[in-house]
Formats: sequence, C-alpha cells, structure tokens
Amino acid sequence: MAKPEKLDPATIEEKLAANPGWTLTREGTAIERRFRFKSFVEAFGFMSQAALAAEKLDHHPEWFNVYNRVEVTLTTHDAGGLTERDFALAARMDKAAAGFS
Ligand code: H2B
Repeated sequence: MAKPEKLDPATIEEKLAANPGWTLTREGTAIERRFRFKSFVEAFGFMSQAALAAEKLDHHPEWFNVYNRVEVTLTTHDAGGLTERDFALAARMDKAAAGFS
C-alpha cells in the first residue's frame, strides 16, 4: 500500500461531519470515540471484528477496554497525523458496533 498522505484540516472537517461520533484530539492529529456495549462479551466481540478489519486495512487502533467500554484513538503513526486510513477504520468500527446495538 502507498504511504498515506496527511489530510488537510478542511478535509478532516468534512470527514468528521461524515463520521459523527468521532472527535478530533491531540491537536488535530487523531480522532477518538468511546463505545459502550451491553457486556464485556459484546465489547470483546466488537474488538475481535475491529481487529480483523484493522489487519485487512494494515491500520491498527490505539484502544483501551474496561468491561463494556472500548475507547478508541486513531492516528497514522507513519504520517504523524490523520490520513484516509483513520477514517476508513473509523467507518468499519462504526459498522461493527452497530451490529451489537
Ligand atoms: N497503524 C497505524 N495506526 N498507523 C500506522 O502508521 C501503521 C499502522 N503502520 N499499522 C503500519 C501498521 C506499518 O507499521 C506496517 C509496517 O505496514
């Protein structure tokens, strides 16, 4: 896969509008979302699906899980900021989480 390019602030704003639920953090270099599920098993099911999506995209999340909560931060380490890949993984995570609601 080609080296991802950092997105400009206007494109980031557009993409945030298209992925509601995600907020900008770390001075605009990352996005984050907090997911909550009915149980640890559901949270872990979500994480399993997200892990498979991440592996396919070759793009991996920073995340933190306690019981039914999963806090996710997405950034592209290789680019030092946000790229298309972060928003692609965000959309896949939203889809996976919707399957548990
Ligand atoms: N995940 C994230 N979030 N950022 C990266 O820059 C990144 C990654 N790089 N997963 C990938 C893997 C890279 O290290 C491998 C070698 O493709």
